[in-house]
Amino acid sequence: MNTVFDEIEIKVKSGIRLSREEGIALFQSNDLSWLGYLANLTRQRVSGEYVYFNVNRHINLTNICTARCDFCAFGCDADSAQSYTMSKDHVMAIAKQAAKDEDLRELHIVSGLHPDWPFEYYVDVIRMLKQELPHIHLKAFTAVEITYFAKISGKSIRDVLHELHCAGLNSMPGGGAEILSDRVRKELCPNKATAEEWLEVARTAHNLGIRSNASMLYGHIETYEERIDHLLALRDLQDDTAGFQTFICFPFHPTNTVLSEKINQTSVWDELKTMAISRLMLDNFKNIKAYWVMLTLPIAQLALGFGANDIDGTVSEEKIMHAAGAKSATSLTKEVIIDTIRQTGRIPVERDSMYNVVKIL
Ligand code: V47
Repeated sequence: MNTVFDEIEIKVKSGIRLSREEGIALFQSNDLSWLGYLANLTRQRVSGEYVYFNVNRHINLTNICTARCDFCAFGCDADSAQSYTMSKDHVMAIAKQAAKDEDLRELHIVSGLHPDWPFEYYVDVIRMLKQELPHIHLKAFTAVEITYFAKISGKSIRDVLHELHCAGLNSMPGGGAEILSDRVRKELCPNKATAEEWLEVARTAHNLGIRSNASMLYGHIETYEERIDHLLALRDLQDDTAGFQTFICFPFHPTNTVLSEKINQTSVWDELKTMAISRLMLDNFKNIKAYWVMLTLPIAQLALGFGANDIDGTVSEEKIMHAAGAKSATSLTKEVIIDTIRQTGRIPVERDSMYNVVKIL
């Protein structure tokens, strides 16, 4: 008689969707090479030998944050010695400096939930950047920030997104999803968007023609069932809108967070297993990102054999994960990314933010 694992293998090889129970069974398996084998087959079917990356720059407008999530080492109160804010001129200066690199294609903008800034500040930042640097794609504001902007402005989520879109916002990063479970969110991050709100923002953005990414923060207080339910919520929404471009899983880094005494750093085993299972469950996502900042370059390289087909970008200058003790560099050159991909026998592809090919290398 076939075991559940035989059934899963047959289904994956025939391109048949896996169920919730099968997803949970995958997490109960410790046959890592088998998980990698199946995820790699799936990755190859959807993406061939290409591994995508882009040339981008992160800008975090402020670390002052009203949410103060337990898993975060970046956010702080306004009176903290570490707190900072960026004036619009400062943001412009950073962006212009970054754009001196003619390969730069994307600004990635994610910030704390500032207690006093009005929504207009964010609209102005986007408008100003788009006016000065019209060729740069603006991937800005997670669904959590959008929910917050709706609250502080009294506008609907749709109006907030529409206004930002008109000002020049092109797409949205995938952060803030954490685990889409009320139980987990109540415990870890009660002061920000609920699971339902996060999904509603993504749905509304997609309906307005704004594409976004999705993510999962794992390795803290969540169960395997909650990881699978999270992936299924994303898969269901993607069935409806097809608006997600990429999925990224963030392994929890406990250093400098209030959970540092209670929770250990994820194992490489769990990181590769979660990458593979994400690829297998998210059968309607073309791109799965191995975010080298979180994984480190050697593990991101391994992840390319466990379902990932994207390695993010040059990033400069990462702050959120490094506040939580990430050991990776804060930025990489294009050449290092290309070498890292080539060492795996795959073909590096420089992409733009919408996954159009810029150059096959
Ligand atoms: O939502 C915060 C995660 C996210 C920790 O869309 C942590 O391409 C682990 O949105 N340990 C924000 N993870 C970052 C983000 C992002 C980054 C890179 C690429 C993209 C993309 C989006 O960072 C948060 C949270 O899930 N995070 N603290 C931590 N201690």
